[in-house]
Amino acid sequence: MTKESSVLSEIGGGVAVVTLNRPDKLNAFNEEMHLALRAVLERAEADSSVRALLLTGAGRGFCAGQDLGDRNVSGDVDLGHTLENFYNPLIRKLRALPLPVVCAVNGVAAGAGANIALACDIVLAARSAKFVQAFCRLGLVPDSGGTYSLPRLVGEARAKGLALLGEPLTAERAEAWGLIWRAVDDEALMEEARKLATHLATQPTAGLAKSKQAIQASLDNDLDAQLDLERDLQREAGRSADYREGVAAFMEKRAAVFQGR
Ligand code: LHQ
Repeated sequence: MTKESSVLSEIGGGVAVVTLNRPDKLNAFNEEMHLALRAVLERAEADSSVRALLLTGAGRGFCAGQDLGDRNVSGDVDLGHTLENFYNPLIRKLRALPLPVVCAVNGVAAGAGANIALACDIVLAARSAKFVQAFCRLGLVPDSGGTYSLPRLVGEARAKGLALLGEPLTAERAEAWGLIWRAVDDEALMEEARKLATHLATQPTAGLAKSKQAIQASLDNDLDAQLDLERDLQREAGRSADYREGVAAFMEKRAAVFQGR
């Protein structure tokens, strides 16, 4: 286990477990935590042994968004600068990582914290966790991709309800609405999340990355463009060692051993 300031990271069994670690602030982000997380994500991406990433939070919260005590709001503040330099690169990185990103929402996910969770590929949440689009309470706009992901995941009516009212959404309702993959009993969350990430780490990583890429692209493509993209990605996937192994394993009635490429 290495300690990278306010973010912990542990690599083993093909999985990088990344833990936001400012529990006394419910893992709210300051610049140091952004830089630490960026370094950890870059290291994980560069490490070919890492084939799945698991993001979670230390203590009783997942992430309370921006650390509201971290900046002087009385002067001329430029929150656009903060988004451009910290939150937007983080969301782009999570979406572009060529491996599955599992998020274990262990407690409250508020403001940018909620939308960072929603930028991950498979979101599990503890039954006691809540999602809060807290921005409206501060006169702010949902950021970190919230205005992109919310209407796509739950539709305009629910996206607007969440964004304009800022009411906490329970994990169970988030699952029922299709905002997240699954709500899990609190005690079982980390075991379930590790099991899922460990399973994903044994799968055809490059193929999963292409599936992630295609599904993300579909939200902005028409059918023709999407069919073309599927053709191109499938052409590449069909040349992979994992495709050959998958077919061989099927024919030989044995479990496949994928290399991730
Ligand atoms: C916090 C925070 C926090 C500091 C709890 N900061 N200390 C991007 C670009 C640039 C700027 C602006 O924003 C953004 C995006 C954003 O993320 S804006 C949205 C920012 N986040 C929020 O508005 C959420 C603020 N927090 C809350 O509403 C509550 O703390 C929630 C609902 C998350 C949890 O409530 P409780 O479970 O009742 O916990 P608590 O309020 O007692 O918090 C525990 C401690 O954590 C407490 O400190 P203390 O010293 O009193 O124990 C809080 O002050 C601290 N904390 N969130 N964002």
